[in-house]
Amino acid sequence: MAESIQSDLVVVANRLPVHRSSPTAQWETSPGGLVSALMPILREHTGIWIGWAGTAEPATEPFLHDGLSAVPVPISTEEVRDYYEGFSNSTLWPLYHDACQTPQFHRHWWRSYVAVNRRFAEMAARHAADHARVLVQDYHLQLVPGMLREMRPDLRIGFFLHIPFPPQELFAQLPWRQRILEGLLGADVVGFQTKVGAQNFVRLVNRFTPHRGVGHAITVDGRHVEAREFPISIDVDRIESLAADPAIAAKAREIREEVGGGRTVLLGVDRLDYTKGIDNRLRAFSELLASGRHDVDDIVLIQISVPSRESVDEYVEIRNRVEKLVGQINGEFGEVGASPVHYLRRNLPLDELVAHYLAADVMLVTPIRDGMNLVAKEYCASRLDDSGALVLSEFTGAAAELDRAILVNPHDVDGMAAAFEQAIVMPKAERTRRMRSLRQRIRRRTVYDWATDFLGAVDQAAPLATGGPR
Ligand code: GDG
Repeated sequence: MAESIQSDLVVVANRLPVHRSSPTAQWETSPGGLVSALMPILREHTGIWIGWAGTAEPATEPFLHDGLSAVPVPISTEEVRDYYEGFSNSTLWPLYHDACQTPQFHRHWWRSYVAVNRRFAEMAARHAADHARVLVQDYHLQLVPGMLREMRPDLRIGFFLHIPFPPQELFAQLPWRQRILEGLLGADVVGFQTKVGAQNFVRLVNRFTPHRGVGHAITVDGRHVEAREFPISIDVDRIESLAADPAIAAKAREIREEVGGGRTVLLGVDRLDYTKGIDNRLRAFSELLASGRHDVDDIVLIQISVPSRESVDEYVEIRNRVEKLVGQINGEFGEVGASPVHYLRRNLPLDELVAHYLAADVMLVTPIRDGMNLVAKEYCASRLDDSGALVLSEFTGAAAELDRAILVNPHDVDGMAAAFEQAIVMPKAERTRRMRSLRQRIRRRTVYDWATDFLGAVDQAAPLATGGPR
């Protein structure tokens, strides 16, 4: 494929939607809602996806994969350390998640973040056709909209943040706060998971930049920038069709048998990340066993933890903390042949994940803070017979929509133990009423609606300049 290929729809994300196990292996599409939501639109518009291939190997030329043009961005080993593990995942990630781990501020990380963002912006400028739409994704690339607008004022630019946007008290800590805000304001549309995220952003723009925002509208040097929520969702049809598959239902029965047929099955599924509240969830489960209301014969927790960011220290710590708690609970409350916690630290194929959703009577989603949380939505979507109960942290974006879940404060261990109990003993009729309402809510807005709404908002942005410096 020619270096100079251009398109009128360009997605820019830290990662490409494809991966391969070695430089000589075939590219494979990476699973995930964002990829499945954007792929049909990209295919329809012969779009381009710009991103990092996920390894420090030298970037290859742009290539075609399954109807999509992929443009790899090279990132060196030092940049993986400073831009990705450093500024993105040890500064921004904890800061934007309530500073639930102390964010670290290092000028050399920031410099690497600026340099890598510039490289992504240059790639986008090169591959976007005249007046193209460019959709920039997530916290790794917050400077790209501003840089790209300078290079190409003719473009319509959308930015979507998948994680929370923090309140002033936290964001104000960031030594480069104004640069980040100005970077985001390069977009025509800045999308957030929740209304609160959008409000935080507008307030911060008013506080730390010369620009003025009222409601959703910000004026930047005479240009209109729209800041509002576009709550992301899941591919409901895909989850429902997997849940309806007899082979997956059989697998779910097998899982239930394996953990002891008659027991109430509780389930947690998360990346092994300190924002997900896995440790407090385990503490609450332990309290429930200690209370004597339940024992290993009648309840079991399956915790699936997907390995994540293992070269960042805080992720090694959370893994150790979680594994120690699992050991303590099993040591204290287990019997020979019966453990209260079944802990899997691995990635599962989606069909197996859905089998676990079907096997679980109660789903525990208890993050300290989460932009949305798709696992909560996937669990509900898979409960085709309206059975099952969802315990959901108030501090997830999903809680704004899924208010018929049992909502909990993930910092309140006693309160969570009480919520787990409520879910376990909830009368069937109430479970059904709640789950039916949760499923209807999720069916109303799928990830395809998210993609259409977001792209629609970007399309409506009035292009200011005709052409521009190239
Ligand atoms: C970020 C934000 C926001 C999980 N384990 C396996 C597996 N998964 C899939 C789930 C789900 C996805 O990963 C996880 O999405 P979440 O939303 O729960 O969490 P993050 O990874 O933190 O995502 C979050 C999201 O972006 C989207 O905007 O909701 O707030 O933090 O889809 O199914 N998939 C497979 N095997 C697994 O073992 N195949």
